[in-house]
Amino acid sequence: MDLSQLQAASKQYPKSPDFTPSYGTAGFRAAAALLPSTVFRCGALMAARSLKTDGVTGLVVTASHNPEADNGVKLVDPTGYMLCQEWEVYADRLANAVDPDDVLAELQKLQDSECIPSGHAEVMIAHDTRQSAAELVGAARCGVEAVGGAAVLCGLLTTPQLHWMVRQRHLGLPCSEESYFSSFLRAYEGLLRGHAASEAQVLIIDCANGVGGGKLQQLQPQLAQLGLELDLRNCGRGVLNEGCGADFVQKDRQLPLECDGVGSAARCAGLRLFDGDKIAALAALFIQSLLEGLQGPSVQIGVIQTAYANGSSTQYLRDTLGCQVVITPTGVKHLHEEAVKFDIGIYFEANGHGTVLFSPDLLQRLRKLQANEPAARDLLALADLVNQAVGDAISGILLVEVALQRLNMTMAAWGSLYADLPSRQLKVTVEDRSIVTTTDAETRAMTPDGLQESLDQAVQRTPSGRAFVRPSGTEDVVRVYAEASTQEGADLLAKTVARVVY
Ligand code: NG1
Repeated sequence: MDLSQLQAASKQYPKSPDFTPSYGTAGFRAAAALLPSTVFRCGALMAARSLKTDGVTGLVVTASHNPEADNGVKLVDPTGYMLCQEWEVYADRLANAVDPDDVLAELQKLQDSECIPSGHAEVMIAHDTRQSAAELVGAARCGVEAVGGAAVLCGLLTTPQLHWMVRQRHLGLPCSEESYFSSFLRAYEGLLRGHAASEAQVLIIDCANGVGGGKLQQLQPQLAQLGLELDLRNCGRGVLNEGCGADFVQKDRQLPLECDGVGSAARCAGLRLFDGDKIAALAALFIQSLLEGLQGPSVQIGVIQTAYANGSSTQYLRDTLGCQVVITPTGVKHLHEEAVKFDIGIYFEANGHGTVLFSPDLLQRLRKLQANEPAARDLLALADLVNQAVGDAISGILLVEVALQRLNMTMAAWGSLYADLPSRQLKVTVEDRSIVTTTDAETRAMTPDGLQESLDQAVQRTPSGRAFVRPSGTEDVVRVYAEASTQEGADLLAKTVARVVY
């Protein structure tokens, strides 16, 4: 790695002295104005990671569900997965380096401890629709180039699109946006051939005024030809994530803007919540139905959830479907890590982030069987339909459509696979959220002293009560989750716990 230009370039992106960025649930997030130094350094880091792995890495400038004024950076390994967790430590150290000398010293240490070879580094860079994107993409590019790497500017993309493209590069497969769309469409068409509903399906989608809206517009005509009509709301006229978006709908339990007057028969996210837990249940049911037609040894299905998964969903997956369920800390990087241990790993956070992973061994077996077994062909198509790099809302929508049509299931039937336990989520703003630390996949608080005991007492007083608290990794808040046999019980439990935290 050529570090001769690093200090000079780093001077253009000074870190503000009070800013102590921390690599959170999914990369760095903060007020956009604070981030140029972080993003510059992440550019340099991902060039180093490219050299270390002899592969193309990725970087996305985005803060997903956060408000427009925030931004962030997500880092992608050459496999298309998130940056490996061992390197998060380097990201943290670099992001917190106080000045250009310190940045150089940190990169030198990294170079030595990881034995970074010289060679050609390449980093694919994408961004969402936030106004601060241009400046931060410039910082990322400068960081890559400051250590002699090549930045490939991929423009406006969803995060999962970039993950998918990086993975395709790694596999030596076509990696354009066009191939992203066409591969999903091909798989979608294949899975519904001979099984499609007789009438066109209409789907209202809340695009949260973000990057996904434009991408769905691109897909609209082809999907309409395949019998799926997308009716896109919040598609760019309003403010990003304001009064809309999955986070708003799932946490606040409100219909998003532009969705008033949606008839009760219409299907859309928000009218009745079909959350990530329901998607996991549907995916597991659908996959089990496909596996019935497959000869040979049984296929291990694992479903990975977090503590936010509704208790009823976990029970349904375990007891009714007989799936193995694993609970991990919040953040798809943790779920993904467990999902790869199964032949088919289904992982969804309650907020809908997630995907279905097929193991390389299973894919190989399916490829051998596909000439004679329709079930093998279907499962292979499913692996193409569901983004294998990372959770992807666009691919998730297509998965749900296919599963419902193939299982011949109405929304009502899907909704009543199990009845959610009433729950409530609250955010508490505290001076320092890091004083709350947790264990057991975030289900128990270790600090501050006495917090868990008070929480236990409140839970004991609540029929079917369950509650936990954890510091958010994307916002400056402590999150409270409570579940109970009644909505009043869940609300009261959440309020009581929030008071204890405060
Ligand atoms: P934090 O802010 O750490 O709770 C939130 C979501 C995660 C994940 C990340 C990344 C909840 C409770 N938390 O993390 O599931 O999606 O954002 O976007 O939904």
